[in-house]
Amino acid sequence: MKVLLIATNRERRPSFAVPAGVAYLQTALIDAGHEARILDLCFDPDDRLEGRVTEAIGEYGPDLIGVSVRNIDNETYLQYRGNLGDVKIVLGACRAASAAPVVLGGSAFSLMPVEIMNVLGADLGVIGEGEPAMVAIADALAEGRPITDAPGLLRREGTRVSVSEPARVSDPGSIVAPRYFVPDSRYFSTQVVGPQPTYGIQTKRGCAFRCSYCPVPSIEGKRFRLRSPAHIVDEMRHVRDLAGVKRFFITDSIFNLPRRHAIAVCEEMVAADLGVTWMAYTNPLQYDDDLALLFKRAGCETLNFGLDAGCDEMLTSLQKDFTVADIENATACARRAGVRIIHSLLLGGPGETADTVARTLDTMDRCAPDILTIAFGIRVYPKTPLWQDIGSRPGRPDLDMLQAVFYVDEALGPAECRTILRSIEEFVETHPKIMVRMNFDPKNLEAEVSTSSLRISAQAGAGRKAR
Ligand code: B12
Ligand code: SF4
Repeated sequence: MKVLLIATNRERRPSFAVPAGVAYLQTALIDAGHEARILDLCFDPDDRLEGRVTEAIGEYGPDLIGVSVRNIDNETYLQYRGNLGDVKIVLGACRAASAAPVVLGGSAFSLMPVEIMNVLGADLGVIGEGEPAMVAIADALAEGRPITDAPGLLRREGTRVSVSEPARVSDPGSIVAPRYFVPDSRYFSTQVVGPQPTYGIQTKRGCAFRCSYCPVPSIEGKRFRLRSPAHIVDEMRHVRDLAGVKRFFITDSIFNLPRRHAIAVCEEMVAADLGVTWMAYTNPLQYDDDLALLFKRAGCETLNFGLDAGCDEMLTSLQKDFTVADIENATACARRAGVRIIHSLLLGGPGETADTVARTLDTMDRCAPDILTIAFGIRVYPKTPLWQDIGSRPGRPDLDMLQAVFYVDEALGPAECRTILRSIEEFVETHPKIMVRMNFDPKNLEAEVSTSSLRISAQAGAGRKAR
């Protein structure tokens, strides 16, 4: 079987993301005896999408097409941009140029598969990890069998879409390095992508935490499933040698937990002495100086603490499993080890007030991260605790999840917003050494945030142009 895998993501903020997902699928397909080629549309302008897909199909003549959907949108409350318009164009071009079955998949697809299939009129999709599913579909087509047994498969049956449990690789320890994908060299050009190009690599799949708004456990599974440290280092070596990659982004939900796995991976990196650096998302639990120093020795340049809040009340509200004391301890360990620290905040959740924001900023003052990112408004995703909570409220609006629904606590009216804004502005002025990045224009915050607890971003959805 000849399989064409199309990576549709063209988002470039806050940074570019090499389409690692399709690279894993390509390896799995080729290792199973099929042919597989990747078409990456990341650098194509709007008016070239259709043409590039048509040309690739004409040249390759695939028997099966996989379309990867990484981002439904940019998840940004006050500067919303939807991406499904791109996927619609790609699907249309596939259908016009080929009779091969077209299967949708990817992290964003797995979040709302039925809604996406319906809005795009798609016939086939796979939720979860694509390796076992795409191999099963390609095998079945090659042998003239029905594809119905493929794990994670969703099929259109008349007007409805049949659903399925997410596909999972049975043994993540067996996931080997993508060996055939040569990423576009522009991903690693500082002139094109900015000063810090990275290549995404996974050391595990899944997340055992249950933060109230987060869909990752439903995308990757609710347990940590670990890759072999030797395979991870092989992958880093391979990508370094193939594409000259010097900096990696560890894409795990949380890198430092389970702690013994993080230690095993870092010890393997230290022994391999690859001469590369990396950054990772991390959680403040179970930090000590030994761990932070091992990270540094293994090449850790930056740790991004996905804190969301810096006061215990909001940490509890968002179902984070750590406290302000854990944040302060982990930050101090990372600082002593000489690692750059990013603290990320997500403001506006249930119970947020000007007072909780002020206390969060006090914690940031004590921690003094190198970079502080502040997002406002929480994107509501299906099946998360936040979504369940909203669903159980009396008189809740009928939510169309493909519309970008953002949660902002209803108590945050204009006056409260003004106070929050003033405290953020004051923080920025009094902390010139901390680089503060906001995903909203502070000037518009007051005007944009209504007193309603749920905001539906204007003009979201499939029809919206990507940029
Ligand atoms: C790491 C990460 C980042 C890093 C990327 C760093 C890098 N150099 O790659 C950074 C911080 C830069 C980032 C930025 C953004 N991200 Co991000 N990111 C992630 C994260 C945690 C992991 C993605 C990843 O690389 N996974 C590893 C690869 C191997 O897995 P995969 O691509 O999912 O592929 C597997 C399956 O999906 C499937 N599959 C993939 N394609 C296909 C195709 C077919 C046909 C099939 C059958 C299967 C299939 O099989 C693959 C192998 O098992 C995900 C959450 C998650 N767990 O998915 C969010 C996530 C994808 N990001 C998200 C978003 C929104 C963004 C941003 C738009 C905004 C933001 N908040 O920063 C930007 C966009 C950047 C860009 N250029 O696209 C959202 C998307 C949801 C949405 N609204 O659409 C997610 C889901 C997070 C969330 N909220 O839960 N991100
Ligand atoms: S926010 Fe991070 S730790 Fe919490 S559930 Fe999501 S991925 Fe896991």
